[in-house]
Amino acid sequence: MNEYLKTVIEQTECRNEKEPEFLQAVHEVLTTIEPVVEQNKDLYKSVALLERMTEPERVILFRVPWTNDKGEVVVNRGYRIQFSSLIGPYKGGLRFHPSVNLSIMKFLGFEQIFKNALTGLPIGGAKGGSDFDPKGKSDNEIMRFCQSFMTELYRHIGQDVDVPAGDIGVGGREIGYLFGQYKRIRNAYEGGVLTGKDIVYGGSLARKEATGYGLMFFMREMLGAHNTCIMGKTITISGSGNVAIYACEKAQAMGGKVVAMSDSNGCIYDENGIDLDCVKEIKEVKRGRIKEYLECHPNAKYIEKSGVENPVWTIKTDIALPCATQNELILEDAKNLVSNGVIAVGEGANMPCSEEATKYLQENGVLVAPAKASNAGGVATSAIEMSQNSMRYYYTFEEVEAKLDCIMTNIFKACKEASDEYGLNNNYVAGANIAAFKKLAGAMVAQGIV
Ligand code: NDP
Ligand code: 2IT
Repeated sequence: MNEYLKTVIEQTECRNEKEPEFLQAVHEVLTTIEPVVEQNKDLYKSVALLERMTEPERVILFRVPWTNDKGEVVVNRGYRIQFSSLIGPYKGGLRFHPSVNLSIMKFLGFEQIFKNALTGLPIGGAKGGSDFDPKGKSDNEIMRFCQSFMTELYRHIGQDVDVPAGDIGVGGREIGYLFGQYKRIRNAYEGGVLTGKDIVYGGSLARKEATGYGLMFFMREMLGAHNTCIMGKTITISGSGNVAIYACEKAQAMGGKVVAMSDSNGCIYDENGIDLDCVKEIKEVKRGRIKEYLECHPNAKYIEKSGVENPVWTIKTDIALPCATQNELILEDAKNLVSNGVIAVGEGANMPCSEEATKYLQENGVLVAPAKASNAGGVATSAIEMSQNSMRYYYTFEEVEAKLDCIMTNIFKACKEASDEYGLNNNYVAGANIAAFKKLAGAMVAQGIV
């Protein structure tokens, strides 16, 4: 391996040794951009380009005290990683989940820089969140938590500074409470400070659908480049949250047959095809568990999660769409999918496949759509929401969807061109990293040592 690259990987491992997810994300990027680094090693080394790209511009960590319905005071930890403002204001979601820690926040912030660069829109990279667990909390508890979280976060964000949005555990309800508190503190209507807002107070049509729809536009392009399509294919999806639900909706509209979805407890298998209205009712309205699907569809099967295998990846499928969380598809799962004849895996979640799983899939001829590219439709539509807020004018659903389709098509083109240029044999994971890195490296050199 290139000496400079090797040194930077070693230094990063040394400086962040307790951050496995962050190291995993950095390792994947640095090892795949080697041909570009090799061509420019003296320049990059002289400006410490890779050292700067892997070090966040700013890490904010704060206390979030709030009172639960029993009157007890609870203290959570809040984070905002402002990773890179190279090509626009810091931009990226907020995750509320008990697993949230510095490593997970930094991996997500790092990935966001590359994803946002691929969209072609002026947005930097960030991520934030808290180890707060929204499950089982009342609406009032969620509101009080969001208000306390924003009471610290507000001083670090702004529509030209840093623009958070949703992620796991943060959807329209949470964005509403966060926006209300921000507006109250600032005494100004700065609509572009958060994205994923409800339509009535400044959100964009199609933002809710954007990540899942975008994933399917990317899959359509990728399959098309290999002379196949979504129509008639069997599809399994992990998760049953925002990304999974709208990936399912578009997959069905494109003629695919979705037979499985999941949550962290287990997965449902419906050989007749998933009834998405039923899933929406359980997840978006009742905030229940996926198992409840059997109450309406007693002939469907429920497989409880146990052991290392993820049950959703044991089901025979043509296309697998991991849309839940990081490292939810590991080597054992990849082996199950390959032995069942999978042709493509599309990452809706961030870093859902472990590095070993990705390698195994690619070595066995499976097309892998990498998260930074294939789930970029969410943040791209967030950027379209920001531009509508600046214009004080709204696009129709069809206008936003057409822009999203065009962005996803262009992202696939960029991944394919990079893969072809460097002779990477349809390795779109490497293609996405290279296409994004080239843009970022150019901007970094142009802006000097900052
Ligand atoms: P949601 O909170 O709406 O849904 C998350 C889903 O994933 C739920 O079904 C949840 O199950 C499941 N899940 C979460 N954590 C775990 C876990 N540790 N193990 C197993 N299942 C889990 O989140 P989103 O749909 O918004 O996000 C899903 C993924 O997509 C994340 O990786 C996120 O970073 C990524 N993403 C999201 C975007 C967006 O716009 N929302 C944009 C781009 C990427 P349960 O209810 O049981 O916890
Ligand atoms: O991971 C992601 O890209 C998101 N959670 C969406 C971020 C955003 O700013 O819309």
